[in-house]
Amino acid sequence: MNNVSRRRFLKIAGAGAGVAAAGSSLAALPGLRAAGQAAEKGIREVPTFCDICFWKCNAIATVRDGALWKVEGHPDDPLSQGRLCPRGTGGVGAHFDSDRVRSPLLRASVRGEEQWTEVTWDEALGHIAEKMQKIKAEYGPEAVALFSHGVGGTFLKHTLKAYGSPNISAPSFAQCRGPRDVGFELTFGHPVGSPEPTDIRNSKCLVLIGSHLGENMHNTQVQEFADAVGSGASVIVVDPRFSIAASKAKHFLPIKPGTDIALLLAWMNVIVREGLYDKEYVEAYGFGFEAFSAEIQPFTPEWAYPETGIEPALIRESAREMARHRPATLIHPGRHTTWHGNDTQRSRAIALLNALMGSWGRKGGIYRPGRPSVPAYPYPPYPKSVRGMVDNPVRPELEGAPAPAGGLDLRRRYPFATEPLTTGVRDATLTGEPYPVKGWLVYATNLIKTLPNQDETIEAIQKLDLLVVVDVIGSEIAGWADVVLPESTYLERYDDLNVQTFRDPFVALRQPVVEAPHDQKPNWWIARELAVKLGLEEYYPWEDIEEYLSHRLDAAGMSLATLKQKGLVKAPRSPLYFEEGVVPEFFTPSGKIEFYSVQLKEAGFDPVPKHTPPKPGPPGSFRLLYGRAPVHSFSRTQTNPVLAQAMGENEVWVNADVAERFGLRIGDRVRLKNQDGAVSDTIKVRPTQAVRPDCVYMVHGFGHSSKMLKKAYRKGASDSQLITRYATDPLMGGTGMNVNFVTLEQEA
Ligand SMILES: Nc1nc2c(c(=O)[nH]1)N[C@H]1C(S)=C(S)[C@@H](COP(=O)(O)OP(=O)(O)OC[C@H]3O[C@@H](n4cnc5c(=O)[nH]c(N)nc54)[C@H](O)[C@@H]3O)O[C@H]1N2
Ligand SMILES: Nc1nc2c(c(=O)[nH]1)N[C@H]1C(S)=C(S)[C@@H](COP(=O)(O)OP(=O)(O)OC[C@H]3O[C@@H](n4cnc5c(=O)[nH]c(N)nc54)[C@H](O)[C@@H]3O)O[C@H]1N2
Ligand code: SF4
Ligand SMILES: [Mo]
Repeated sequence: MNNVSRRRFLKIAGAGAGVAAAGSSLAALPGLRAAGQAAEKGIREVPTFCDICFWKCNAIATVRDGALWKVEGHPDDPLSQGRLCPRGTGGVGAHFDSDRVRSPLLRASVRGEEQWTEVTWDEALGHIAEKMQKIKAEYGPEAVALFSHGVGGTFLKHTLKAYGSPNISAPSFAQCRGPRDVGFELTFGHPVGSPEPTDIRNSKCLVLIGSHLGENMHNTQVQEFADAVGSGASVIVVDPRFSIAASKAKHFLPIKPGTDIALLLAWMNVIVREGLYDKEYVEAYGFGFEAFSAEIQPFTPEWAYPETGIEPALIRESAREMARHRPATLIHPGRHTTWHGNDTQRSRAIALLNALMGSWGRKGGIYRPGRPSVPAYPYPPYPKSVRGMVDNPVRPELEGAPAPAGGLDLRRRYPFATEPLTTGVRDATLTGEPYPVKGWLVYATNLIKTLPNQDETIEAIQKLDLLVVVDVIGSEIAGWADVVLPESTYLERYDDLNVQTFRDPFVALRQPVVEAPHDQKPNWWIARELAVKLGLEEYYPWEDIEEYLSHRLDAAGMSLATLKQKGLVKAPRSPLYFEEGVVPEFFTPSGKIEFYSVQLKEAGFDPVPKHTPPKPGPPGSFRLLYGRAPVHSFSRTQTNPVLAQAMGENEVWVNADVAERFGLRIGDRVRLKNQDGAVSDTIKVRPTQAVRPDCVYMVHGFGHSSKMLKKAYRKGASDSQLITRYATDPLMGGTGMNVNFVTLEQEA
């Protein structure tokens, strides 16, 4: 059996485009003021890139009379086209946030009490190093795990690998885009990746299944969506809620939550039955189409109607609409796809619908991004871990079975996981199997709010000998730490380079705009100092990060001086679409687009996606759905003074008829109680026809319970607190979180 991941690696390794040539031909930055003119006014402009979310838009920060003034889009930025989203613009607030942690903190009482002693960096890092050496001596280096999200984690990852642990994971896989990437890789031999290479700007028909663009503010997509709508593209939205995107739609399908696979099967049924698919494309590139057609044959719109609640006529009409515009019909792959535990199969169904439209590799569909080539820093080799990673172990009953020479390891608990599982590390910490985990380093991820079932996270924490949290504010996870290390914000530090795959690939620099206000330090410094204290200095041949960055940039034929001045350097484009006369490669076992997946069948899974009706909740309860607000990111921006002003708390959307039945009016406060008795803080009711009567909806991130977050403490309610149940995707370990139900408890 072929390994999808290994083949992909080969392809990426061969696809790097040289940046050197492009670097030297850069024109002067149109948006930057002439240096002399600006200096006279006490104004300084510094190019950098945004860190309020993972889109990493390039920005220009302005300092006026020594103080941070504003952050705007970088005019030369392919991602933002010079326009940041509201969160990026409000990023200045991160620097001024009064809830920032000001110096390293050592726990002074029992875990979770949030009582601290302020200590020096030397004391804090000395304490951590001593504990880490003790864990290593007793349990081996693999017993320390790192949870990390975003570019800032690079150097801590390096330190941990040098220490000898391979256990590094991020919530971006098992709590976010994992099922999607695996579903697409199983189908096309390539994951979708980030930023999504969705050619929205050229789409004539855009289908959004959940993906709530306009609330989900991933910049490029939102701008291109607006342009596509402006130029008359046809939009189809599937959502239990009338989202912002739905308000732009030609067809809105208010689906019963959790039944999207049924709709996708019915759409494909219509398209195949009526011969509306791209026959040439399917014939040339498809594998197993006959078997696929036979499998989906029973799933007519009439069959799907009672499952989904969508009228057969609307299913047919929207299917035909998609076919009319192909191949410029894009069925958006989504991003946060961990909904119901059958998410890889749903994503595979989305991939297959794109394949029927012939849109993968075609204009207006999903393009092929280019990647600049910048060599990694040549560090000494890391020690090899004997025990391997802890997160996705071989199933006990298959312990003796021979390991495959390469490729997929079907003996594993989640055989199709292509990245490490945060929740797998948590499981290992809880059970001590396959071996004990005794230390967590947590960088820029608020695990209490991010992982489903907070009790499990807290229980795992109680089994640790060491919990270190690197954060900018006193987040919930920081509240549980033994040591809190305060980081400088993205506007106050260098980070590793952003080597960005995109339509127009580029290399970008994050650099300090202003100084950190208190005793906060950048991640590279923290990681390096910790390594030195652990006796791993040989892994840091560079003294400071400018030396590191110069080394990497020189090796790529670029210079730090240029990047400091320009912020980014573009690399040449590679062909975006399949080219006439060139046979495209698909890194699947068959070398084709897999309409029927033999590798899934052999592993005991459905070779073609199947629908299973979602389990209903207790009588009288509503399914809890959640999403994004345009002015906030996850649980990280509620104390940002600029963004908090724009939105200070969340509301719960309740269907207007339901609200009337309960006698609830706009602005009334309720508590949400879930099926396991978890009760939320009070939250304002928003009665609206824009949500189905069988579910309620809220924005994620609010309802903070850490007392260190003075400005956000107990404002609004927390979806995370109510997500006590989750459905794990048997293919890859993603945690479906849309499986909780709540009732509305009125305040007396
Ligand atoms: N402003 C802002 N933008 C962000 C972020 C942020 O924090 N703030 N985070 C970024 C990140 S990392 C991610 S992953 C994305 C997440 O954004 P998306 O990938 O767009 O997230 P989804 O979970 O698909 O979207 C939630 C939508 O799905 C709908 N929904 C819920 N259940 C179902 C269902 O069963 N079927 C269907 N069809 N729809 C359903 C909800 O009503 C809601 O409208 O946003 C990104 N953009
Ligand atoms: N209930 C629920 N759970 C979810 C989701 C949901 O919508 N609802 N969404 C899922 C998705 S799609 C994703 S991608 C994940 C996101 O998961 P996370 O990345 O964990 O998201 P945040 O809640 O923003 O937590 C980030 C933490 O990093 C800190 N931080 C911010 N900037 C910096 C910095 O510069 N340096 C350091 N050291 N720390 C910093 C913040 O203060 C915050 O504590 O959550 C997933 N989990
Ligand atoms: S999308 Fe917004 S928050 Fe995210 S990087 Fe771009 S400007 Fe910053
Ligand atoms: Mo995400």
